[in-house]
Amino acid sequence: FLPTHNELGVVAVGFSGGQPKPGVDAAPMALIQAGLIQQLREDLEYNVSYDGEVHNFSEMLPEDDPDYRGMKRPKFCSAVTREVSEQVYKYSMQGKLVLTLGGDHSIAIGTISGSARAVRERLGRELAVIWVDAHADINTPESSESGNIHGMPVSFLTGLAKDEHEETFGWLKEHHLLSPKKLVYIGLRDIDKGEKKILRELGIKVFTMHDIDRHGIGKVMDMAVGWIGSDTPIHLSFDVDALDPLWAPSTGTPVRGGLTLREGDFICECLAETGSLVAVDLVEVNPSLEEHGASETVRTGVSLVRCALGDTLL
Ligand code: HAR
Ligand code: MN
Ligand code: MN
Ligand code: MN
Repeated sequence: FLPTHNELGVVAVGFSGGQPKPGVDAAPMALIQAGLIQQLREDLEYNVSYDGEVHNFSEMLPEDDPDYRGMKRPKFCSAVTREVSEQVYKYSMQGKLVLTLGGDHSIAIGTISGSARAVRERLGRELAVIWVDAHADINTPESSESGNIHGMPVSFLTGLAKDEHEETFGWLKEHHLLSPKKLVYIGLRDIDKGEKKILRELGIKVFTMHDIDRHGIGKVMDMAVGWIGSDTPIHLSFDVDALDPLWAPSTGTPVRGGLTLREGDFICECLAETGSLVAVDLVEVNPSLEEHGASETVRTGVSLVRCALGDTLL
């Protein structure tokens, strides 16, 4: 079921509407200007399909987008993620590995729903997701204290949260969804009370920073990949705030006590090694938050993507 060797589709999503801080929309351009796509073509020898545009979907901005079930900008987030879902689905159906550059983490509603659907239709398989993050992003609209949709994608993707209206995520159908048993978290250290309850009740596999300290990242990756099982297509959704702010300071919600750069790269390398990756997201790089840290954070993002796409495999 592997994506066609060295065929890569890139989706650049300059979207910041899932959270309040402007600037995360500029990340795809910053990553591309730092040479990411050129390096994927020249160093990693990918045949890259990329339309050359960073989409900000401003044409989809609704005239009126009031809070709904506590969610902020629900219609805009819903419309953008729906479009991202279609784009990822199309590349994935062509047998391409799909790289999405965010954008805040709400865009994963689009990327993962698109891959899950494609993997079902093309391969008759269920998608597995490795979610690398300081946060669980599994609040329901009702459990969220912030109303920011970037803290909710996993609840919509697992069907825990749903809505009947097309324009507020009602477009998500059964074929878009992810089984909670096929989800593994790595790097968590800032989990809301309501989220802890959800994680326990759904029996989701979680490797917190505590688990990484206890076992080391090598053993954690063995356990994570073991839980998913070989021969399962994997979508990696990497929130750069999983890394310690030492390595990725320029992000909207930095949390101390995170992964080192090598641990982050190692996670990506292990997943590249499985040969089962079908999609990779890199999200929450915000080049406007730290004057000096911005370029370091972009550099970290480039490194993570290179590792996930097989840079260090011999
Ligand atoms: N849990 C908090 C909320 O729901 C914080 C969300 C997280 N921020 C992110 N996503 N960067 O990983 O608002
Ligand atoms: Mn996140
Ligand atoms: Mn996060
Ligand atoms: Mn954030």
